Amino acid sequence: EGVGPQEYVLIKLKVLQPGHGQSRHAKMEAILAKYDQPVYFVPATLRPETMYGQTNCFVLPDGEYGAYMIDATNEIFIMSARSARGLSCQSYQGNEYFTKEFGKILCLETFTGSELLGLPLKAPMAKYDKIYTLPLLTISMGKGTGVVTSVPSDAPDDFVSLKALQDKPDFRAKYGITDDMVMPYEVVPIITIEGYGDASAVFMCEKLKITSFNDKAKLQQAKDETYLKGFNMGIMKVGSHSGKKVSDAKPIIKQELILAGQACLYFE
Ligand code: A2H
Repeated sequence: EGVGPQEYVLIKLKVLQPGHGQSRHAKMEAILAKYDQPVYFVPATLRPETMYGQTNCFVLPDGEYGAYMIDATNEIFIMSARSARGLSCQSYQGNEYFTKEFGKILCLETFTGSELLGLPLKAPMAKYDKIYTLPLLTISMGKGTGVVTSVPSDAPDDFVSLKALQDKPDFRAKYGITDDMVMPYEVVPIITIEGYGDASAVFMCEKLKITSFNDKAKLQQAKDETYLKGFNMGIMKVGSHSGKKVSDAKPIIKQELILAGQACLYFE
């Protein structure tokens, strides 16, 4: 944290046709039927090089989200109203704004996070063809887009939440998450850190015996250590930049995602 705005990379996770016939998805199904534009969840990340390890995408069940028309690119983004306002005032790849009219917000629909749970998505670079939106109770709606993509190999929060959903049927049931949305999703090793193995978040959570979000101090220690070591000492072990240092691969992968139309920058 320093002077000036924080740069985030928004990753575009495409909404696929929901197959479970759930009434909570009625609004999303209507949006998909009505518009030709692709609909994306747009989690904000500081670690674009970890996108190979995505296993799911998180929303806050009580959070408020909207579907926003991004007319500069003809896409629909699912995000918080706050971040939609921010984007509408930001330039898209140097010239136009995300919404052609500066500051104009085009909200097509609003949702609670609960109405967005259990949706199938296609995430760029992920090993799994289809991943699901799941609940994460520690999301802050005042940061990024209110959507977080999950990389349990390298982010302790993501690992703790995914593991809790896999281990606790009651937790799944409370949020209408079925077994097929969590059970097939094993941690994907993507970055090797000397002394931490190839899934540093799992290593630290096991070493410190972290079992839930109640272990706040230990979770903070795990986060501090994995983030610092991952960036400074991590070596990519997957993808076209396998073998490179994380600090070297990160800017390259970020640029590749942006050029492929799979990501964009967001400042706040
Ligand atoms: B990061 P900072 Cl692998 N609420 O992405 C809570 N957490 C949020 C959020 C929100 N509204 N918006 C983004 N985030 C998460 C990947 C990742 C991230 C890895 C390792 C570390 C890491 C996969 N999740 O973050 O407070 C997102 O998780 C280290 C802090 O703005 C985002 O990057 O600095 C990061 O927190 C942004 O946190």
